[in-house]
Amino acid sequence: MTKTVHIIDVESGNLRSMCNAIECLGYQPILIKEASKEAFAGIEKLIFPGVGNYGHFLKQLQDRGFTQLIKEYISSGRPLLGVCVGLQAFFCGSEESPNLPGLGLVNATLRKFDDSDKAVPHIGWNDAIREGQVASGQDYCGIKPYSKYYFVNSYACILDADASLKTLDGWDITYSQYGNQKFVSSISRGKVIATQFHPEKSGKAGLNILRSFLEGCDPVALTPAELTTSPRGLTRRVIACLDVRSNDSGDLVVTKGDQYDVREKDSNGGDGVRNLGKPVEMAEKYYLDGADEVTFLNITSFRNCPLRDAPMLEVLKQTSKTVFVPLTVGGGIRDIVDPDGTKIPALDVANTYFMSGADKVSIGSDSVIAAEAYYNRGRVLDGSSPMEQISKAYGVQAVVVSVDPKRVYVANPSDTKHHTIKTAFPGPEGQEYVWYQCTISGGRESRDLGVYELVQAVEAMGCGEVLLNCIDRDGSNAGFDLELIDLAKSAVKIPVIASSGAGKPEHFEQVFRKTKTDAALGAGMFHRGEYKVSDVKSYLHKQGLLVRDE
Ligand code: 1PR
Repeated sequence: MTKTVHIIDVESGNLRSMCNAIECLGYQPILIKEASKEAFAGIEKLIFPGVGNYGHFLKQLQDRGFTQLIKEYISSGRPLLGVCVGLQAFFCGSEESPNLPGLGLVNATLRKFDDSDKAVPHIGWNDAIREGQVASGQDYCGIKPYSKYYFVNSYACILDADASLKTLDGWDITYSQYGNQKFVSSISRGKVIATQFHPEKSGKAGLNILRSFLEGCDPVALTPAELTTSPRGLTRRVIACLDVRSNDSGDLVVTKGDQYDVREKDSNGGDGVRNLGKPVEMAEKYYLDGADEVTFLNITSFRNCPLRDAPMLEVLKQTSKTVFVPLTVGGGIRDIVDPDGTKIPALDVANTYFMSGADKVSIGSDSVIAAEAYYNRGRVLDGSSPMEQISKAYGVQAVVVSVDPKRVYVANPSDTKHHTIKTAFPGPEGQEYVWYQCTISGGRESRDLGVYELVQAVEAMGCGEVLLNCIDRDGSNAGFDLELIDLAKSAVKIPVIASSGAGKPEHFEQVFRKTKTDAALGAGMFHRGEYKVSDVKSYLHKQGLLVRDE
């Protein structure tokens, strides 16, 4: 008989990833949308996942009648696993939503990370440290001392300098370090455990925690390899990106352009779309090879196609069954009108992608249009942009903005109204200044907006991370545009992903050492088989940079 596990579903985020991870471990997930004493009476194991805004999540629990039933379930001593905002709900409250009390099971409150020394949200792979665990020689609810887990949070139970690192209000804890702050990364008591990170998105290490929970959390002896000391802290994130489009025969393929031109220029006169492989297979290959995240960009999204038939939905559904690291999807995240005239708001488009397995959506063209409108209104937010709408419902961590800029040279900063920098690579006529012009529709149309202004506007609108491409460097194998990355990092506090130009592992080291980038993305060098993701990570490791190694 199939073993079952119940999952609370208050429709506040993507539960497909959690369901896929549970199924991959041989259990059947059952979603509970209605709170009733009868339904709760029969539950043997309960997962309590939450994403997005703390107040929104707590209000959903309250309005749907879950709050008291969850407390009673916990008092009954049955197993429960809380995840992310599911963990945060255990606390008394959060700075994020000051007027909404939490479940009050842990007498402490959540605060926002200090962004003076680091990017916020905290996004990426970090430790969950249990004091004394190494000496005990055992895992702790499946958590291993030097494994890395995927976090995405702006708020946390931040530990003061004199706080215990072992217990909090009667709960055992693990803690993690982000910049100069320590925070609670998991709590446990009896058969209840809750993690700030996402086990379902933490690769093999995360599946191990889910397995341990499903099988009763019995401690397991650590192997010598698991006891081998490795450095603590947030790792350097390496992302594999797949540009996807239909080729001339209508098949969905991974392609890759040079300065965004994806057509072959072969000596026989062929000009077909460059076909580098199948999206689902390639994503799985990169996951197995150690990619910390996988990004899909539908690069012909400006074409009209009924949302329900969008081929990327099936790609996501299939990929999320076997790829247990975060998946981002971009292309066409905007208000759309289906060919039959049905209007679909950007929020519903995003929701369709989340339900298909995406963890984040990436907005390109529409972010530029929305930023222009924001400045035309005198920097006033009116709630109409996809960034505002999606972040309100799903949290800022679910909203990426993908930027497609190109260099524009000027002799003097006063020659343009845009924010310029002095460049070490002067223009064709010796111009020493440059501004980065935003484009839309995959570089086809240039706009009167610079990257510096764009990223500030989208940060204000609720974007949680910037995917910073560069048309001049795309497909060049010449390395990232470090000046562009410095510019974007100087403008915002949210994380920035460096993209375009990676041609060898040394380029990743260069961008991590010379800029403050939060992650780096490669495409062509992986697709063409010149290097594997693992080549990049082992090179970074050899150079003394911290990477996740499983
Ligand atoms: O405008 O919201 O519909 O989104 C469209 C998305 O598709 C945007 O994110 C845009 O960046 C992307 N896109 C559109 N056209 C192209 C193209 O190449 N013709 N690709 C395109 C963007 C850039 C990166 C690439 C890096 C690394 N490609 O995705 O992976 O440059 O490449 P490299 O490592 O090989 O140098 P919307």
